[in-house]
Amino acid sequence: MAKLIIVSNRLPVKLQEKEGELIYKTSEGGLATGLGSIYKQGDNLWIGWPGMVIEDPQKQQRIADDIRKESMSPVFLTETEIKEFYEGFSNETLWPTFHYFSQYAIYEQQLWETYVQVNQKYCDAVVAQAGPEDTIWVHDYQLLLLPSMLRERLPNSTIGFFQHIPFPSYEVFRLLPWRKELLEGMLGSDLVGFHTYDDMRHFLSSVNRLVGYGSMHGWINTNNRSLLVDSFPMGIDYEKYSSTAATEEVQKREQIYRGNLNAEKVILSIDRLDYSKGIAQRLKAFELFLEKHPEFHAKVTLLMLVVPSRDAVEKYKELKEEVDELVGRINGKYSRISWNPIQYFYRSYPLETLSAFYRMADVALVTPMRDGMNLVCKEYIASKSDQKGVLILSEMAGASKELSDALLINPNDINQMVEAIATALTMPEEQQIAHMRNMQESLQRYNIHHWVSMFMDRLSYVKIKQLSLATSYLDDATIQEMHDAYDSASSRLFFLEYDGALVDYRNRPLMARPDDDLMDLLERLSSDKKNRVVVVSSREKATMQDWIGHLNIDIIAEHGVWIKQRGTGWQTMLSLLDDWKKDIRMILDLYVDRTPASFIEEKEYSLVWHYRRVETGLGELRARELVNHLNFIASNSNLQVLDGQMAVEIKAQEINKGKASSYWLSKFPHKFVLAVGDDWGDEDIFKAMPREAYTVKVGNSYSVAKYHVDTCEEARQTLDRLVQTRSQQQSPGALMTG
Ligand code: GDG
Repeated sequence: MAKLIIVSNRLPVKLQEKEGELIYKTSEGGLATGLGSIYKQGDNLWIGWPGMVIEDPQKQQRIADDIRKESMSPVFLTETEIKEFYEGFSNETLWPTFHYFSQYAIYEQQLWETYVQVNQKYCDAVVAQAGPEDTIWVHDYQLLLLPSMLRERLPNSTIGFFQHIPFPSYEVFRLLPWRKELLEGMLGSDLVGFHTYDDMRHFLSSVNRLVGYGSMHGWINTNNRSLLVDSFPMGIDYEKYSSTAATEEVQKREQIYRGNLNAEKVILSIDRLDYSKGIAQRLKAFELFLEKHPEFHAKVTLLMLVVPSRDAVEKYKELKEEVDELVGRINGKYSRISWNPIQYFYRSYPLETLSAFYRMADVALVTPMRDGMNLVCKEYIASKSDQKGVLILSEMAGASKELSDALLINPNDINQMVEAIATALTMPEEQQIAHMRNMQESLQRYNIHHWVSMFMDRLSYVKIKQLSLATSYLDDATIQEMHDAYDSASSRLFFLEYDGALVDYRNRPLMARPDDDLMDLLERLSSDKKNRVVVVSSREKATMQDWIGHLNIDIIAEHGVWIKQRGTGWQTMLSLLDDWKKDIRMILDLYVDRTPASFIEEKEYSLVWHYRRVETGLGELRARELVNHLNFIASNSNLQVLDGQMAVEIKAQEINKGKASSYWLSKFPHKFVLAVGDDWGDEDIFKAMPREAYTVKVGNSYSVAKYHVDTCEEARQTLDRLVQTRSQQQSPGALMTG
């Protein structure tokens, strides 16, 4: 049975060794709880690093066996890999860049190489466990290359990727020397998810500018696949936080801490030690608050928890020193025997203690400089059983997009932060409750389980959509069937796109001149009297004339504005499309007959029925009638109805390759039709084709074409096979001439 494989840098378990004994502690992170409900089901599996360097193969095996029972499988990393892949490239190159601290980013080739190699290691670990039907969900910035590595090894698998940290704007992302490789790595996914719409839009813009793929409604078409990019704001396990906060144990702890703190009001701050969290800026704002608001002295305490993190990285060591110094300075300046303005703890606590802190806090001060989402602020809200308390939240956190009832601040604006603290401490209770209630309702609904199911549903939707839009490969049997249809047809029409279908794209457009093989192929195709060959192009007519104008073929140039029928000169399609005028004019004449003082104006490419001189009321009535009448007719043609100022105008819609192709279909008999194209513009050609036509796309992204081939060479071979006799076809060597 198909299973789900979750892959993240760390497993949801913390491995420790005490006196030779291995101890496994479950991790309490948001992701572990959120995915806990699914990764333990059936054969599902979580693959990642267990959090300790283990070199002894026997010990590694023991660990693998132990955690297998808990649906986990380990990837073991060496000391060097931890240093270069995790601390180095992930946390000293990607983390600062993605959080807009590119001045802290280091660019070292050796770190990049280890990053590639470790992603490969994760890939091997997944491939060893994955079956072709499995779904793989990759998490976060340490594994950006993994989706493509997996795609290469398991081409048909379902791969989702979620990034927990921000995706920066193109201007920042482009600074990375390996920017293109990183994007290409992510593009191996079927679904790429971010917390916010802004992250998603930044990603799409980087993909467009750096890899050259555009997007439509979040869909990206690469050369041979389509994938979706979407936003999924992550929630918390609301039930867990609200019920823990309501337990007796937590309430007891709250009372004890409150008594010990001896403060009227408590402001809470909890983060991992990280410069992106704005801890130093927050301390400076609190210092200024104390200076500007002496009335709060001895009344307010800032309870600041900093959880040790990445302490082997230099920037984090420096930050630790800065925070220690600031706390010392502020406490030194304002402390009294009975009051310390800041209670600072550099350690982590069990959930019950954390919950008691959340309950106790009158204000939560969550002011990151940048944060993908930020779960602390959501946990604070969920823990507020009595709905009293105020959240001050940085607008640079993803969570601010959902929590508009918080006091939103810009963390660079120290005065705004000071004022927000004062406002929060004096906010009337009813107002606190009203805001808290709104935020609780929203977080209850958009919880972590909702997030998981949204992502998984969307991933299944992508797969279904890919299948429904997928074209079948043009295999031998179909070519044979096509050949039979070709042989028995008395008249045949070919629509062949020049660039991308007959000739490969070149860096410089004018280098894509037709080669001798192509000339020969076109000549052979068009020499059969039953065939009419139309070469379609967006190129200028002069170029097409120069290259293939002398052949006995038809040409559509400049997207269909210009056409050339064999043996004649160039004509603009616009005038040819005027045949509609005769019929429409008859209808307009009828309305003139029925509406005194109305008249018809004929323009070069349109007809107008004017009613400005008609009796007021009657003109409007007739105009409604006429618009409906014309719209009915126009729905099956290339006409467009414009309901104007005292006039109704009908004109030929803009020209495109599809409309130009329709002209041939309407004018020339065709018992056999073949259209070959390659890009979005050619979809118009495919759409214009009759149902029984053979439509072939070069490349395998979504298309309304029925079939696809992978290269221009294959497209040419297919055409070549059609013009060969049956005996020539059977000899494989007779395929391409030359
Ligand atoms: C990344 C993104 C995004 C903290 N101290 C203790 C403790 N914690 C728990 C909190 C919370 C988690 O750690 C921190 O989550 P955040 O979301 O605030 O921040 P990051 O660690 O940077 O997470 C972030 C997140 O991924 C999810 O996508 O929101 O933007 O940077 O759950 O409660 N837990 C315990 N003791 C502590 O002392 N038990």
